[in-house]
Amino acid sequence: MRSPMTVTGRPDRLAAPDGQDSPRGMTWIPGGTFRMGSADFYPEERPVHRAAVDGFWIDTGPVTVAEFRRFVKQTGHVTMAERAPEAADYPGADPVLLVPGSLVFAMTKGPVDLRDVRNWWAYVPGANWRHPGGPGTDLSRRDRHPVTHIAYSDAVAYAAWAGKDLPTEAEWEFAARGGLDGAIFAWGDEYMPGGRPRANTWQGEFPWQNLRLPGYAGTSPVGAFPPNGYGLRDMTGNVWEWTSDYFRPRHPGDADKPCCVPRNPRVTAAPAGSEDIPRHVIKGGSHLCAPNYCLRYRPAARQGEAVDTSTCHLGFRCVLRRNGPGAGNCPPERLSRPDSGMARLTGV
Ligand SMILES: [Ca+2]
Repeated sequence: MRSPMTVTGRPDRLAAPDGQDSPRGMTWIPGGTFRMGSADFYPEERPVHRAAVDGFWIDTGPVTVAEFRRFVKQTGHVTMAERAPEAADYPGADPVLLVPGSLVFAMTKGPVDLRDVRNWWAYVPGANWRHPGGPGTDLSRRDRHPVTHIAYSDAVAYAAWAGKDLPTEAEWEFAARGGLDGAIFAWGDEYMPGGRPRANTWQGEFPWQNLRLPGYAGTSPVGAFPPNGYGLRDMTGNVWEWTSDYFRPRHPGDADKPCCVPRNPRVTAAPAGSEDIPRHVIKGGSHLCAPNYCLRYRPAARQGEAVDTSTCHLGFRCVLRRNGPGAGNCPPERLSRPDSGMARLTGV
């Protein structure tokens, strides 16, 4: 078993508690207090506020295709993208779309209206984790890539099988920062130090010009880019990652809780009056995030993703807390509800 100390050579910070070995493929994150959020980019990241997390283990990289395949073989799990949407859950939906499928990105021939995601997203029948680009695509040479087309309930099912949990947003963001409190990126404040990409993001004008500076279009093998200060791989870029927190359109401010810094904060219920399909926070951006669109390959960046939605740029990683799995984990949601926004079929 590889000790996390070998990852960065900083044993004082990365040693697990009580001399315990880290579980295979996981890295110990020492607890701490940090500034969560950002005031400099998108409204949902505001306000910057203080939060504290206890130490925990986190998967060193996102869950890979090979790891997910092992889970499916042992459990027979069928992902949401492999099941047909129930017509009753999607009133008014085009029946043509009520077939198993998932959202797949397609590069456009030229510049398009960036306000309409339908210009580059399509619900593709037959797209799922085994066929990430739709029928006719497969997983050849992708074993070490992050698994994709994962809905929230799929991530929760995997975590339960692995004896782990999904991270809270605070845990995820604290880990992504790698000890650099308040930095813009997981590696510092400069986008491409030395002119070299530090994460699998989109270089060029989204969504029509992919310069492929890092050599990848789409996902990349986990670990193809340098680790952050905690030795973690692909926290930002490559694939978005689910967290257990429900999405709120902004953070609570420090003034909301003058008594103390919240410890292990988590949002365990959807905000009142929010849309019918619950949304959870996804973090880290993806290979589709570009400077001209969705500048979200940053620890503070966040989006709300409907629990029934899966895409070619959305995966997950797990955590393990000292008090074991299940502590405060949000259970899987009902898949959808009547009068839903049909998020699964219509995109973000
Ligand atoms: Ca990521």
